[in-house]
Amino acid sequence: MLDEMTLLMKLKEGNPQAFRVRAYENAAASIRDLGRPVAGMTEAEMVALKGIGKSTAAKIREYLETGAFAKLAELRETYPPAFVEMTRIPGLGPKTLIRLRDELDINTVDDLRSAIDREALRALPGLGAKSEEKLKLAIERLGLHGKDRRTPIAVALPIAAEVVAALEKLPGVTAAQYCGSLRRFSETIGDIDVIVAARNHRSVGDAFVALPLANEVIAHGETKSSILTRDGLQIDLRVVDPGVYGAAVLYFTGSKSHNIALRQRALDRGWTLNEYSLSDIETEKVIAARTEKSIYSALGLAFVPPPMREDTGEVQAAAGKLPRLVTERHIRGDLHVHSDLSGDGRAPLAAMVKGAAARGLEYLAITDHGEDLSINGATKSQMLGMRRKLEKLQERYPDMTLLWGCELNIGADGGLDYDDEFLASFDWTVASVHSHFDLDIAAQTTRLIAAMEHPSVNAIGHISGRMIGRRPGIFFDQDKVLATAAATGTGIEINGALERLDASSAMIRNGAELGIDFVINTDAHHPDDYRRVASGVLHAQRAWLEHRRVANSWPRHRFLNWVQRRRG
Ligand code: DGT
Ligand code: CA
Ligand code: CA
Ligand code: ZN
Repeated sequence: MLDEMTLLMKLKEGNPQAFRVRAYENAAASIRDLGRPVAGMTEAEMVALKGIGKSTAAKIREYLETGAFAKLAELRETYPPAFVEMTRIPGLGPKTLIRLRDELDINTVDDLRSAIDREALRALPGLGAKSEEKLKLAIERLGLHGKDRRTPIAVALPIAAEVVAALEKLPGVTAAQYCGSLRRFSETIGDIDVIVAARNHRSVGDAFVALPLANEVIAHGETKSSILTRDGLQIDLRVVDPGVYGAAVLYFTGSKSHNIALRQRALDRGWTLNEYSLSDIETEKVIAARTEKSIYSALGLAFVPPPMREDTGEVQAAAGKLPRLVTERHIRGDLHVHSDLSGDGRAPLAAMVKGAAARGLEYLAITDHGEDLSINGATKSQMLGMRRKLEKLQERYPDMTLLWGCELNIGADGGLDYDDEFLASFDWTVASVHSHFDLDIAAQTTRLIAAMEHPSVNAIGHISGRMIGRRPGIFFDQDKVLATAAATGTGIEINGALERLDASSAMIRNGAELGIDFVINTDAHHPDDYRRVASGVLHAQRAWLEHRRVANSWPRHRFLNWVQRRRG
């Protein structure tokens, strides 16, 4: 709710930095970091928290008591979801959006598209043919236009998790699971598909369409229902008998082409496979239906992890040997972690180290931003202070090796922060692109290669810099970059932040074939972010990545040898 208020306030104030915007932003951050529910707190207790003032506390109470609050309802009226969606388009600030609405009656992405097509934007001062072209490109890249619009996984996953948690609690429900592209861990999601096992189909459907996030009910039947959220995201529900749950989950997880490949295998055996069962065509006897595993097994296949179900050879592989995929339990270290020495860090060093120890990590690199990140980087002397703190902490955590690291900034020409001598003194570094997203392909390629060739760079962080659904990231020559990674022994990060999931799964799969080493990192800015390792792993599984290719799955001594070899 506070996140939504922040966004709507930006529109109202016409300025993302306005005081009221910051107030909601800070309050949201404060609650997010609290680590316990705010629900039981009094207004006075809330005000005592950093970032929450009297008026915000009153609004939170109002929301907790009534399930709504007036100010939000009012702003939602003024800025409906179709209008708010335009804030996702890079280059369209709140001021411009309001002008477009007031002067050209542009209220939706579709309005904007047609205004661009009739060259209407260039009539406004400050906008020209060039901005029209840029905006048009951005709209296409974001897939915001028409019925092909897709939702980034970072938005869809928490919503799906909330729906599943609500349905699981209902009486009579024995299992619930989101399926479809989300379970396969696609980067963007067309709609969310939820399967529930229960005998009382009707009452589950009734509860589903009554969920607070159901803004519109588009279907409500005995076993099938569909709702739309306020943002226009569709959620489909199917309620099935517990005895056929596996068949339903398998079918609705897809992908469609994976299903077709499975069905073909069934037909070869005189069987048929659909959302109800695997059964014999002649006798109609059910062979398997209750669990996915029993169906795969009857077909002579190993269980195929959902991220692999894209019909790129996995059915054939499951008939013989599946790759030894990396799983969460393989991960022993995290090599991209920020403390509040980074301006965007949200927890002090001690809390970050403690959080990592609580997860049983064997090694941990603290990688605050290097000095070149203009608003955010640490000076040499701050970095040296960090080293001393880490040495102290190391005594308290004998079972976890603490590495003094840095997230370096790859400059436009591939240059890095600090001087070579200082760079060589770190225990570990990741180097990432944080600026100059508009250079051409050749320049971006040169830049990445230069960073990889630097002897003090251990790995490249979030290599494209993309933000899924918001920013495409840099374009570079993947073959050349992968060849350099292989030749130099530079690791490539798999960033577990759902907005990033960077490198792309295609790049990971190609890189693994070249024998490149990967590191699955969380890029944590708060101890809660350590959970992102699960997302990094699922994304890696989409690329069929084996754990032996993941450097931070290796035992400590082997990992540290690898780091040392690189740093000379
Ligand atoms: P999305 O929603 O566009 O991101 O992608 P999916 O994969 O979630 O697709 P969706 O929601 O249309 O359908 C969910 C699953 O249901 C899909 O992955 C496979 C299954 N399915 C849907 N239509 C068909 C079909 O015509 N044949 C087969 N074999 N399976 C289908
Ligand atoms: Ca779907
Ligand atoms: Ca669907
Ligand atoms: Zn970072």
